[in-house]
Amino acid sequence: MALDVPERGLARSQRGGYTSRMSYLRVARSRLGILLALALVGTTPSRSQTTTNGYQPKWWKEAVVYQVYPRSFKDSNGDGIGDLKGITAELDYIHGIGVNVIWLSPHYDSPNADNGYDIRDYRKVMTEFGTMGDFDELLRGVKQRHMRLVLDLVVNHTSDEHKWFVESRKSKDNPYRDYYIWRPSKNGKEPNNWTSFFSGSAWKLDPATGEYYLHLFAEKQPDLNWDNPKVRHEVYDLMKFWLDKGVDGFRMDVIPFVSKDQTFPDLPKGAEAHPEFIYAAGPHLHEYLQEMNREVLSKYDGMTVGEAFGTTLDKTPLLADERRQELNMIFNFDAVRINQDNGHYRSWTLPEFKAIYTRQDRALDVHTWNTIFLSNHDNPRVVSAFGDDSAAYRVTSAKLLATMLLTLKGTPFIYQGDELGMTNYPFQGIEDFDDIAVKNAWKEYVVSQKVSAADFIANMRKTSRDNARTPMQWEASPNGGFTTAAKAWLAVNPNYREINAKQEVGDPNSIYRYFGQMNELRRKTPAFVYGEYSDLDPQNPKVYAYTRKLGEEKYLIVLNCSGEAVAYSVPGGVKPGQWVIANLARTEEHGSVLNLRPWEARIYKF
Ligand code: ISL
Ligand code: CA
Repeated sequence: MALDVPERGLARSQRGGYTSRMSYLRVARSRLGILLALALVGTTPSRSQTTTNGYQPKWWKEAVVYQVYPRSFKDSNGDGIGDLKGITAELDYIHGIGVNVIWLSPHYDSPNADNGYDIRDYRKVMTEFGTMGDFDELLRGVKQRHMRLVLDLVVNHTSDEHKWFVESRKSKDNPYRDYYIWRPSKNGKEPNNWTSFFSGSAWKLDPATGEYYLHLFAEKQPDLNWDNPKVRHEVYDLMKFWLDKGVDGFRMDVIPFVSKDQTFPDLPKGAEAHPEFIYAAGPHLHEYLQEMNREVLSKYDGMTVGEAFGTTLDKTPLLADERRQELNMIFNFDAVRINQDNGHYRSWTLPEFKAIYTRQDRALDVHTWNTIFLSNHDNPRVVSAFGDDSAAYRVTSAKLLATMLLTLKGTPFIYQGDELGMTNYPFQGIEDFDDIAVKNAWKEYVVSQKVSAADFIANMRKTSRDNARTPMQWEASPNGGFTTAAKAWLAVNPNYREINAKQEVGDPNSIYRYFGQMNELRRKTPAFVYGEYSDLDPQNPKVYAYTRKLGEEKYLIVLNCSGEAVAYSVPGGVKPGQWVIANLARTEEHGSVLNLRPWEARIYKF
């Protein structure tokens, strides 16, 4: 039975936006709902909901999320590694972007084979990042600023140094053996042909017992066995541990992979290049997520976003349709990965890109909410990948991307540094990289298969995850003010003298300040959240023009996604007084033709 759980965060939701006005009503309604339901046990309660354009309003639909990658955010103690105190010290900076949720990449105890995505202890803060006291202080600072904090839940796998795995590998009859996935060899080889995302087989032979364990990522990231109910309840307990501290939800790492077909058939022919579609199609996924929702999520007013690598659009409602009580929303990879196939750069066109959002809009109805993101810690910098990071157009194109991110339909996610227009890093050789994905790929392609080192580096310069992981550029001082150490854990981009927070916070025309303006506009414009989306000119190779319409309010967003001037005809034209915002100085144009400058973005209101 789907009962409304009273909003725990009433005080919080009273603060902002148009949800607040309805909070009292909703709480009153949900309490009444419970009473009614109790009175009418056995009958189906009819839920009268106030909807906006058919959508049930939720705080997380109206939110804008900012992702912090703690290792690279700010170092407070001079060891070259970002930490929690560093984040707390810069909460005003984050608040100034106009976001209201922070997603923190893993901050848990970890040996860092994959920068914290390999967890050794889910209830302990990574030593390099600080203490639980530092975490509590960060959480307090976030709440004081009326923001919310969402954690990264990495529970498809743990570190091989987690105590469960240390036990599990000891013997076949160890009580923790069944916490992971162990199989004997098959015909003297691995149990099947599954591959790891970080090169090679997904199986590793463990000498202690002569069996293989499964690791879809690094060898040091053994996959948990979710078919063991004890494992699932361990996960639910650790989720409650953090939710009870007051965090506001989770981003769930590769969550569709948790259920495995335990017969482990080989990857079908043709599926080898993209095993994620097989890994994401395990038999008990939805059963487990519904159980997680029942046991944990339904008891809190948190938000959940699943990193749904390997989930096709048609399967999205299975994870995120609100009536199914699984997740609130997922990350769909179609847009962010339009420029690469399995780590290999590929070119793309604007009509292909726009078609993705139209497809998403058509595939998801009012019950399934979407996310909008074009970057994160696993992808290149947004301005380098989707804009133009040359001196001429970096600022303008980064602002155009901000305009787009904050007006497409779905909860937007901004990755740290993108609000400054930080760019990809000029990698020269393999020694410049830290990422295990790159190092393993180097061994596979350059060392074993003799692919040219120059070609390999050229490709990684465009696609590598390390592009996004270089430290935040705070000011023009050495190491961009990220650390006082002689060396940061990963080199700071040499362009920190021009591109840094200090300069941008003080410059009213900066990308940072534009994000602030756009977020303010979004906060007061329900049409950008719940309004209908319509692409006006899908085949236009340079211009992305779309409308967002809610009731009588209609907005036109016109984006010149090219380095050339374009004369664009608007059906019906624009009139004086309809201009709302632009990323370049306002031009007094009206009539049916807009003379768009390179990378110009404008919004009009009808
Ligand atoms: O970027 C990738 C490989 O280079 C993707 O395949 C990525 O690994 C995939 O999107 C899953 O990502 C998540 O889980 C990984 C972790 O390395 C990523 O940082 C995380 O976002 C394993 O936990
Ligand atoms: Ca530090």
